Amino acid sequence: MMTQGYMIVCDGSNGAGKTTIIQAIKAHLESKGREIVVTREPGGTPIGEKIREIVLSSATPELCAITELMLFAAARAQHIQEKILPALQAGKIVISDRFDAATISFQHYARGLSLELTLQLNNLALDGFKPDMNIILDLDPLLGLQRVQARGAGLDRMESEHIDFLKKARYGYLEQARQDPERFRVIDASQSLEKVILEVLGIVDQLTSVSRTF
Ligand code: Z5A
Repeated sequence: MMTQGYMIVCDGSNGAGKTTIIQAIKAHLESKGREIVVTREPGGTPIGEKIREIVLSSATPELCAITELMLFAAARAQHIQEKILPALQAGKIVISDRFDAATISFQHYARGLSLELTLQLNNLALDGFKPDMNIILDLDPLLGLQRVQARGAGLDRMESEHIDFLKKARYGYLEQARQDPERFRVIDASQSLEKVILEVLGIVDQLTSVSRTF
């Protein structure tokens, strides 16, 4: 009998601390002897990373909304087939910086594409797959932008959108969490980093204490 892995998604507002928190989750689970694969969207595979360059480049603001949606979906399809499913089948825990909920938040709630179309593209990429847990780090996007700028990084094409766009995306995450409380957990990311990490590790421990086999 083989142990089945888990997939945890860390997602939420821009600059809310996903990258930092994912490293804390990784260290915590590795200390318990689990094998961890950290990945991200868009990206995660060589093809996905090329798509990331296109969708996040501030040099190409002309990217159409529908092209943007299809590129995120294309990167995700490759990500699942090439990286996520093989890792889960090998019993590993996959932690992804953003995943399908980001498409609903950014392309539907913020960009304004229809929910039906957004779900269609998501479903095409997911092909029946669903992550086990979505941890949403919730933060006022203005604060998030300040954090990103304080880190010394420039803003990418999405972060350079009007603040209303980022606020709508934030609302999109909260709505998805409200509609699917089983799979989503919302964490107040304006708290101290120590508090955020403590809360997130509590959720992760609950999830990974359930042993699963296939
Ligand atoms: N996107 C989309 O539209 N559709 C999709 O389907 C997908 C994505 C998958 C990807 O950007 C963009 O693509 C994203 C959505 C869109 N656009 N936006 N906005 P990303 O995920 O690569 O970039 P990001 O969202 O802007 O995140 P980031 O810059 O990587 O930030 P982060 O990972 O959330 O935060 P961090 O780097 O861990 O922390 C930022 C700084 O804050 C850092 O200096 C930390 O030390 C500090 N920090 C972290 N936590 C705290 C606390 N609690 N207190 C104080 N300071 C803190």
